[in-house]
Amino acid sequence: MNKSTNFSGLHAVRWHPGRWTLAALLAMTTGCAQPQGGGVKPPVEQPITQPLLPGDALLNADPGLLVFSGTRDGTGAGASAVQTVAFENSSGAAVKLTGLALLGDAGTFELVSPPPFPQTLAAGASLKLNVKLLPGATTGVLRSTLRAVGDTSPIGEVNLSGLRAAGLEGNNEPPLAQIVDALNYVVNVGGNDLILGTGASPIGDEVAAPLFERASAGQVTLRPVARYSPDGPSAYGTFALDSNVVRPQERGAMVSSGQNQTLNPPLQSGQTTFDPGSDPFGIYLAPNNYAKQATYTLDRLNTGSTRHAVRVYPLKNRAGQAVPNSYLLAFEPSENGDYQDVVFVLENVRPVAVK
Ligand SMILES: [Ca+2]
Ligand SMILES: [Ca+2]
Repeated sequence: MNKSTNFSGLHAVRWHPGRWTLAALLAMTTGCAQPQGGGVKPPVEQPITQPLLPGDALLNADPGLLVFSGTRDGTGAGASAVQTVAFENSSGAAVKLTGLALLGDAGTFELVSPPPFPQTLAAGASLKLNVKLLPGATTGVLRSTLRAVGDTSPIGEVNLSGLRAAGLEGNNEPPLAQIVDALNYVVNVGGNDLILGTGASPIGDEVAAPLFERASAGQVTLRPVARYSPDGPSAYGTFALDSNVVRPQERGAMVSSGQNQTLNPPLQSGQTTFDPGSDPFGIYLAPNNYAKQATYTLDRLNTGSTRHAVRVYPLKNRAGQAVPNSYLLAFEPSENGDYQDVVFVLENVRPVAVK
């Protein structure tokens, strides 16, 4: 018996402060279709679209966004990882929690082993909740909000974003455009289809960025944010050009088994932040199971079938504002032109022209 409780059926419930009985609230927390006893049925209307007003938030969600990925059937490497959010009581006083509600796309997310309600959260205390993306027929980017409910009104929420692929590998993989959307960025990657083409000209918001330099003294961040490619070891790093000799330095390696069709692939070694020094540097992906040569941000170093093997895009947040000195790096080490075999975010840098 699966101990988790599916709250997704609550997507079409609008919150009306004062019109809900405790029985109705408890029904929300236990997944019952209708409240028992008093005969009060929750009003079923349009999905909630208004966010919780910041002034009404008694619980602070950390992180403020959970990102999931999985496949339609949700098995093997297509299973969603369980993510955890902490609702911290930052109000300075004890807070009563009567339940939780999942808003937005129906049948998309599920709470794993939710706690009992009602309960009281002391000032400064945190309640940890585990969430996962469910399998389902609908593919693409799916969104929801997990809302914590107090005595009479919502008191905290966290945004959920999920990318559900048709299946594993090949044409089942999600397009780069969906990957960017699920990660909560707004970037024109040059098309919404899986195949973007391997031409050398920039597409969409792409910029020429064969090399980078630190934008400010100190650490830069390089983290893989997506991997949709065959399984196996996958190392990456920075390189410098020393009189045209390539000097690579490994910065990390992704987990080598079962994490090859996912957003935010976990690392098995390395660090996501480092100080590259003041000299220009590029990013490379080491040879792997599906590309026998390394793949570089500098086209002329690429010896595989795709010469322009990395597309670089300045990052914009969901409000469409530029994220300063932050770039998305989309790698095509092989030949099909989907540019999501590995995707990185690189922060605290600016592009450098090659002499
Ligand atoms: Ca590819
Ligand atoms: Ca791919």
